[in-house]
Amino acid sequence: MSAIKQKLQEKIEGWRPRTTRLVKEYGDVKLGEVSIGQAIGGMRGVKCLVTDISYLDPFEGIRFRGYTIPEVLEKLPKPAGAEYPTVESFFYLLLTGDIPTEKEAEEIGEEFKARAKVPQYVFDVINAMPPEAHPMVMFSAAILSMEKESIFAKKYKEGISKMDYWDPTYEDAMNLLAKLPEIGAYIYRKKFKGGDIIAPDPSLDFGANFAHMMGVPAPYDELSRLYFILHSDHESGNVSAHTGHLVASALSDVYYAISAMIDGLAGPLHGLANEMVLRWIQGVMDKMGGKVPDEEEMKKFVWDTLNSGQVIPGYGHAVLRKTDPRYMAQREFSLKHLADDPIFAYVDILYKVVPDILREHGKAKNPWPNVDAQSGVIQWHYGVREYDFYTVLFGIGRSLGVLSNIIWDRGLGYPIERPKSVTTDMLEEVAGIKK
Ligand code: HAX
Repeated sequence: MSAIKQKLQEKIEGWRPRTTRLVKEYGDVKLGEVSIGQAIGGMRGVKCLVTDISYLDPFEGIRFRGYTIPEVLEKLPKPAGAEYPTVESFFYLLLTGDIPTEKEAEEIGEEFKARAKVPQYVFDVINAMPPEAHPMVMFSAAILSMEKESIFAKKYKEGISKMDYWDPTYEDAMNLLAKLPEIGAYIYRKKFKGGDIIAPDPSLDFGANFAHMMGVPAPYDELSRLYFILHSDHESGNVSAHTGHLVASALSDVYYAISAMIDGLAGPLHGLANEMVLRWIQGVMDKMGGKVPDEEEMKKFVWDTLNSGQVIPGYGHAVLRKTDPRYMAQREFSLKHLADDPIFAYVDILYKVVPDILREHGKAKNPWPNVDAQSGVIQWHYGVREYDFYTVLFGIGRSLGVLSNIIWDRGLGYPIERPKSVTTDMLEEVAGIKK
């Protein structure tokens, strides 16, 4: 057994008694109540999911395994001379809760390399898609096509003990993760670069190899590492994380779960928002003839969008009530690497004018920017201008968190998800509405 798997086994076995005790001895202790507003309103704020991989405080933002984004970026091992840590070391943290040594992070890198070869039929599936297919459709189908590789599905049919479910799930997760950068880059080069595919370079780390296969020079390798880390997880209630958890709770293997997760991420209110931000900014650029608007001009564009009944993409959040620290981390990157880019000037002006407008508009509970307000613009700067593709990047990152969660779900024996629904009649009765 590899050192990481050994460690994971110890951690899972050490953790299990805590979960078992909570269910057995404290299962009736109430976590809260559910209102009619919450039942109709997308279960906002209902505490009914458990994860130890990340926690989202509305005012502080995300912590991964207890560490804030600046702490993660500072503490994790980095490639020689690099600004941002490796994805490998970050995945080790998500899986185990521990900051890895350089050697431990390298072992994850070796595991990925040994599992990275993408079967030819995956490329055939992508090639068979109509050219207009959205990159997220290609990505989801490519992942699903590999389901036959699932070790969990095979072991389950053979009759594996529930206690051991996490083990083949770990194997599937590692096998899948190792292939995602090449699949993502393949989709990009196939769809947007005339099929001029760049072979992987196994000497590079996860993020740098992705940048290499995308055909984008440094510092895109730094950006890729940052991007995948920032987009990895945002506790369990968001659509992509929740979908992954829900599908896996039926003991569907990770190929089914991650393909479904990608489908949820593809919605414009979720991961597609980074594409929508760019579309919105491009629309303003066209109207301005490329000139950067001043604050007054920008305010008018924002109000026009709101008055036509649309949302301002990249702003607002279901849980956060302050500027997303993932936005701030990308803003810092931008200030360092692309402060003079006119498109960054757009983002900067939006940051100055949108929160006040959303407050005045009076609907959004959170007027501040989220992760998507900034991410597409950085991609644009480095020449990745096909914004249809941006959510695939998000999907590679999000897989790190969702797969860590699914491994732990299996380790702790979480059951199939099955909340209860009620009818509108029942709600009216509870509300005391006379008919
Ligand atoms: N612009 C205009 N109106 C907004 C708004 C925005 N950016 N954000 C919220 N509102 C509106 C909502 O549409 C809602 O209006 P109605 O009452 O008419 O339905 C009202 O304000 C209350 O919404 P809320 O409670 O503040 O927000 P929700 O939890 O319902 O939704 C969203 C959260 C992120 C979906 C929402 O803020 C939104 O649509 N933002 C724009 C799209 C976006 O940036 N999505 C990415 C979010 C981050 C993410 O998940 N990335 O993957």
